[in-house]
Amino acid sequence: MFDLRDVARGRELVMVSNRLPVDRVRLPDGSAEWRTSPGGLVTAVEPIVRELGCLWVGWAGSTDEEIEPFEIGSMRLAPIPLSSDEMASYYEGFSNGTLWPLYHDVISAPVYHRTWWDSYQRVNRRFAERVAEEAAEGAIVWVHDYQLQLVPEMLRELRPDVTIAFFLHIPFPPRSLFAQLPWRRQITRGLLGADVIGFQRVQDAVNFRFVTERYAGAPARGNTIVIPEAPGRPSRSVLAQEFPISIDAGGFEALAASPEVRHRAQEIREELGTDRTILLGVDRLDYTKGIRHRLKAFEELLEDGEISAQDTVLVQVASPSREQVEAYQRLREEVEVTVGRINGAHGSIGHAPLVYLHRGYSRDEMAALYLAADVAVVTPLRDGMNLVAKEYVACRADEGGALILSEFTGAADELRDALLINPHDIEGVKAAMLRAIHLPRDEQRRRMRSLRRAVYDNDVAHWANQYLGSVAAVAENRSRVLEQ
Ligand code: ADQ
Repeated sequence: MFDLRDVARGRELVMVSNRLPVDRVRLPDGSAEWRTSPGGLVTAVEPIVRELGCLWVGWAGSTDEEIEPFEIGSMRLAPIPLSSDEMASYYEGFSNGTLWPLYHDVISAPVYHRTWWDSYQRVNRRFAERVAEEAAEGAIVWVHDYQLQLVPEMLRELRPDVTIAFFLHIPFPPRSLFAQLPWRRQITRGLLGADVIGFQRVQDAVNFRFVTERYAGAPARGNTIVIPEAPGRPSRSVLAQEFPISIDAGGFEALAASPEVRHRAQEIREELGTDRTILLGVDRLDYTKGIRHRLKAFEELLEDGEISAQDTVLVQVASPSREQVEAYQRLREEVEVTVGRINGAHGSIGHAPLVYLHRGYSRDEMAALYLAADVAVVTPLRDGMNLVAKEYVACRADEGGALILSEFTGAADELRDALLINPHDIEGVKAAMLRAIHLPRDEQRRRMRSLRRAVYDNDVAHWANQYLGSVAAVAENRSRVLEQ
């Protein structure tokens, strides 16, 4: 295990993401306080930041407001202002109405608006300029995700001294889908401003390396993309490779082992009925997560009489997400109607087959849910990684429980001993649910042991070491070249 400080070698770490990893919380006395917030990205990088300290540039969560930089623990936070118009066009529009569906296999149809694209460029430029102003000489700048794909190129123009890393948390689409994007050349060039581009899966990196040749005239040799010489610019290379993200597995295990969480898990089991099998789904309420497919399979099992509300319950935690985007409003309506229909048809007084919770929970409560659940049901139609699957496994030091996992998640590349399913195949999902419910204890144990090994072998520290290790190697090389 090597020390992250060795990786940074005294260079400042600058994190750049659409959203700062904090929420403003109103206290009872009317004052406000900033607290770190939950979510995929923060969960993943928090241990790294805690260790190294950093400057974090991002939006603070409220529109039409200028907020002064502030500090929390070892983080210095530099808020980027966004207007409500930009929220609608850059964030809800281009990021979540164009890129998100395009990059997730067009599960929902992407919408292409030129005004959204204009706004995306403008906001990306604002981020790049702010980083250029704030970053220390020779800093390592780590840009996150699809909302900021133009930042690497823009920043390189402004600050050639910094090393730029980009990490895409969501899938990179096959070239036949990426080809739809009217601004495919600009996005490709934007990303290629980075020195290192990290992807979740091998296939994402392969997809990207295909498009760079076509749209930026930059061919790949293995993992390395070579950007040809241009007037006034020497040729340079970009590493584009998979670095599958992970979780603080030990942290989750310790949390799940705490007396409070164990007590809470027992309480949840008692409230739901100790003789019932508990199935658990945890997702942002997003159409990529396959929640409708999961509910359909569950409903059919009830209809077929394979399970009943007396013996089985599905707890679906769906945290509110992107509520201003139309596709998300439609999904919420559909899910809530379905939940009502299932409970109406198959519930009895005291026994609802479905418990639907539309809200966010603390990490303790999540760990208690993981511990209480006999089966975790993870059914995305497409997902960059899916941390919920890894969190469930990390919490199960008892080697109990079963994981149903969609083949279309990045996590499925690593968690080979899950019960792998194709969420489009409803019969297959039903069969996996029944199998998981009746999985013999020794098979449960064997599978969970192997899953836990996979999660621990590549936990967040390992991921950070691999990724930042590659970035630091590039930074060292660059310093050497600049000194010559
Ligand atoms: P997400 O799409 O948000 O992340 P996921 O990887 O499952 O998906 O991460 C969700 C995180 O939020 C988990 O840590 C989970 O515990 C937490 N969470 C979910 N619902 C919650 C609730 N109701 N209350 C509290 N916490 C909740 C994106 C990509 C993923 C990728 C991650 C990280 O879409 O594919 O795995 O980034 O790169």
